[in-house]
Amino acid sequence: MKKIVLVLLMLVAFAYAEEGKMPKVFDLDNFDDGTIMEAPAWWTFGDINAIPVNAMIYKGDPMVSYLGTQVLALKGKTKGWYVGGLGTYVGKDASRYTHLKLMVYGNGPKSGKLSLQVYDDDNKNMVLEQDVEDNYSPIFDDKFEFTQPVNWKGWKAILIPLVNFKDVNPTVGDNKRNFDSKDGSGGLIHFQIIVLADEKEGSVDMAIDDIKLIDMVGN
Ligand SMILES: [Ca+2]
Ligand SMILES: [Ca+2]
Ligand SMILES: [Ca+2]
Ligand SMILES: [Ca+2]
Repeated sequence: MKKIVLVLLMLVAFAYAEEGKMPKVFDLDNFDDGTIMEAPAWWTFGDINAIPVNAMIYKGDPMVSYLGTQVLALKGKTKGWYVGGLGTYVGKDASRYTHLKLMVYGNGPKSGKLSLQVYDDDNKNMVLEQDVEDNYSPIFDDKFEFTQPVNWKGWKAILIPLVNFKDVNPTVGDNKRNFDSKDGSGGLIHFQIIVLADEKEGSVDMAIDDIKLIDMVGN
């Protein structure tokens, strides 16, 4: 009898632990709806052209079956490395995730760079307060960055451990990845992609797809 009670208690505890837990894979966007205006809504900045295009233009690429119906083309020119970028509000408890995964199309050895950014919500108010006078830098919350050089031709799956995202605003926030939603925090609040050219005066012609957060450790 004692054993049965113990097993029942363990089941109840397990059920409580699972409740409210994010799924093992969180799909941020696969662009198959053909828009960046909703689900989720992305903002763009700088001189980037971020346009959903038919995945069939990549027919013949070994990875084409992973692209669904649409991908997001990223094109633009620059006179000073920086082309532009796009971002979206996430506002979710992402504490269980270990990796960011995305598909990236490169156009050869000097395709450019993708600077990937995630933000937490250290002052726990579901908002990323930004200084519009200072390049929209966060006022209270951490900004973490990982830069991925794109130097291949075709589609490639990129898997980046979240621990590789480094805090780039040491005087703001607590410099720790607080992606949980404890005490009203927005968890992982913003996700951004900055597109950089490989030459000071140059152009980029890349594409991305299937952005997700994955728990590579848990069940
Ligand atoms: Ca897609
Ligand atoms: Ca905040
Ligand atoms: Ca910081
Ligand atoms: Ca933090």
